Amino acid sequence: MQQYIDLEDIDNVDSLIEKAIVLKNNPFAHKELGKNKTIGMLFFNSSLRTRLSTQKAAQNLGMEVMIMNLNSDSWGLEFEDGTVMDACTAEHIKEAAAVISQYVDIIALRAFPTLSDKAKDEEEQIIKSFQKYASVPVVNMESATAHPLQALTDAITIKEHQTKERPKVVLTWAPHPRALPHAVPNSFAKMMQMIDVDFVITHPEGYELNPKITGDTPIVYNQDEALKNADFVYAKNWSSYNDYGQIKSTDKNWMITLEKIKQAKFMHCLPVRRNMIVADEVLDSNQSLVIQQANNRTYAAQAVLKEILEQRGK
Ligand code: AN0
Ligand code: CP
Repeated sequence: MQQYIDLEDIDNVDSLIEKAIVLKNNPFAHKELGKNKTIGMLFFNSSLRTRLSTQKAAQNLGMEVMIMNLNSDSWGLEFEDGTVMDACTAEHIKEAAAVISQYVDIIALRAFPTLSDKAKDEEEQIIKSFQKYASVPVVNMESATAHPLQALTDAITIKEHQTKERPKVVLTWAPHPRALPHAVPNSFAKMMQMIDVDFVITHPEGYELNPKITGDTPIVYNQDEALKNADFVYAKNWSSYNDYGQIKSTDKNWMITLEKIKQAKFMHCLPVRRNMIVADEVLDSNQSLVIQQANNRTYAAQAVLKEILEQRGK
């Protein structure tokens, strides 16, 4: 693997899932691989899981870790080409990415969307600029439109907990008071299309995701109908895609309860707002997989970093 910008960077998803599960059983087996190698983890946005699990993954591989919150700790970065930098930005990405590349062997980056400028968000300017001007591999820790480390984690978790050869997996929209990105549902949908599951998406009308991503996946507007016979229910809020970044509904009837999911396992990427997205009774039951999912973030990241280090070592 040369980089991990999106799920297309995975050669063979089933094999990567297996490799992550092998690492989970023996996390320190490759301590030499990352010796004298450094990952630079750069954040434009908050994080709990991504930050700690990716750090742990790198350390499990023997790597050194440097972390920087770019918005608060560094210079304001300029991404436009040819601008006269007479306003707020103090440093151009051309210098910044080239400089950081001399200090680290892998750059991992988190940069959320604006949710106001669809074209700009879909351009993925921040991660693409790092990719262009850095001389080391770039790993996506959630960009404007994708969260591929989360999606790999979710696939690992389903693999570990499935009791049928082809389980039914439902991605359901759920209410939230603030406008949230499409990155998690986008990557989850793409991943479910890559593995052997019966996958359905449900959301209120007006919450259609990018049709280029949902493709042939059935979209059922009636949540009860969609949830019938589900084995895994994955809840997530996202803002409108068509009416970009807007909140069209906060309908409490879409909140996930035990009555709705019956015997299904519950999944969410976290952080989750209790009794908005999902009722306490679900999160506090043994049907919830959210803690196990968060644990798998380490092994998803470790599998990815290992592939990149091995490729670089060739
Ligand atoms: C972010 C999102 O929805 O993309 C991060 C999730 C991993 N969530 C929030 O901002 C609450
Ligand atoms: N799931 C996830 O990416 O969590 P954080 O935003 O806390 O990193």
